[in-house]
Amino acid sequence: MYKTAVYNGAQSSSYAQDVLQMIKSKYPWEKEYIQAVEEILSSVGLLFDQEPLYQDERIMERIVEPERVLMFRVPWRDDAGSIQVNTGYRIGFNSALGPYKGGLRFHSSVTLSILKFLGFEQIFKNALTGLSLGGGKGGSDFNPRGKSNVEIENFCQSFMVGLYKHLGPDTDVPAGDIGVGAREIGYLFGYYKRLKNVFEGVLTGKGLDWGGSVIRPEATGYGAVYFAEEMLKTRGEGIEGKIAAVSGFGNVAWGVVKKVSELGGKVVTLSGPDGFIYDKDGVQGEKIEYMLAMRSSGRDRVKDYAEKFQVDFYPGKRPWGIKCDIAFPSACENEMDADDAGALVDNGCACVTECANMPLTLEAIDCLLHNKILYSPGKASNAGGVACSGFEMAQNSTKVKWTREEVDQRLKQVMIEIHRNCLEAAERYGEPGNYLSGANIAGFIKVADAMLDQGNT
Ligand code: 2IT
Repeated sequence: MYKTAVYNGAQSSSYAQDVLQMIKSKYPWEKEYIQAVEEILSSVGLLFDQEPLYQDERIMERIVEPERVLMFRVPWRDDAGSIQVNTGYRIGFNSALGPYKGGLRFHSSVTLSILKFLGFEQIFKNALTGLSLGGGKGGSDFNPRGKSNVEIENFCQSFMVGLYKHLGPDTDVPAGDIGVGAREIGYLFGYYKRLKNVFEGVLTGKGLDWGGSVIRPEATGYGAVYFAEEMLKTRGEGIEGKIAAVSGFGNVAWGVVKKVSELGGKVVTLSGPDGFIYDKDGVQGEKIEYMLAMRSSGRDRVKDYAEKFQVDFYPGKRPWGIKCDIAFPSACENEMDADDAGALVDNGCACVTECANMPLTLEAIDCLLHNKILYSPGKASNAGGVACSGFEMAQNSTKVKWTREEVDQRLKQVMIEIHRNCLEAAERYGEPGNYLSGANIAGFIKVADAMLDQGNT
């Protein structure tokens, strides 16, 4: 993957170096996972010199090894009557703070390395929410694109057969991620209920009438915009009147667009695997409804948007060359490289808020920090999604439903707290204003201290 000179935490600690080396020689083929470990170690390395217990108790060696990894065959029958076989995974990465919690990703790119990277990030993201959530992730190399409803249902049912014994509201609670939305959660939940003979809150992102929480679909995007607003406030600014570039066309992008337009900003780009659109009048009103309709039917191409609303379409390109004040990368990992970040800086962009999981390469982050741009890592700014999942779990276990206002208020409060914790940790450990270091350190300390409290587990 990549090397960078900006963070020297890992270099400053020989313990961090040793652990990184151990992971590299043990799992040399897990590039994405090594990337995620390297990123955390680069920030938390400096803690090890100050707190020898972390090293004495082998906290890092324990954290980088998942508590459990489940891999299972998922055979399903396609519409032509043939049997197809995919691989299912569920990683229970860390339960120091609560039951395993994290999404399921159905995408052809899914490998154990990708899921370990996502699961590892999830541990610290969930810790930052302040809720009682451990870290997990799962999914399959199944590609939902072009599959019929019946095929999706067959696949989800077979997937749940492989997984249900290992789930439970106090053990492991999956949710959606790329390729897993309301429809898939419905099929998964229905089959879990049938296999276990119990109706319980074992998945989040459920339908509103059967245990879901209001705002869950919007929560990741809303949370990211609340976070961006907190960052802007530190420079006496706000979202109002700002031009925003957004990538992606799914749930997360939709939530961002809704909240930015509600707060008086203007989103001018959206993107899909086919390219990006530039809408100088802003994505608002009926265009947001259109996004919702596309999202529900599982379509992620933006060319149709360009044709319907007569705006510019740039095939095969990413939106980061467009002039904007704030960028919200909301599509997938490594979608913004150093050249993209450089273009944003040159165009006067003041703030980049990660909404997807690790959408920036380390060189892109390096470029933003070097240029003093406000930058937040996904594990802080996209934590609103899993925080709202935590609220869904709380509502399920108490059998009480919260109102929209209540959920939104709590979500906003969680994001404000995460922002404050990141800034405080960054300041305390000598990197003021560095949200990446702040998020890594604040999340790590919570998990590591809980592990110390709980002994050798
Ligand atoms: O990356 C993420 O935080 C998610 N896919 C949501 C996880 C969750 O359990 O709601």
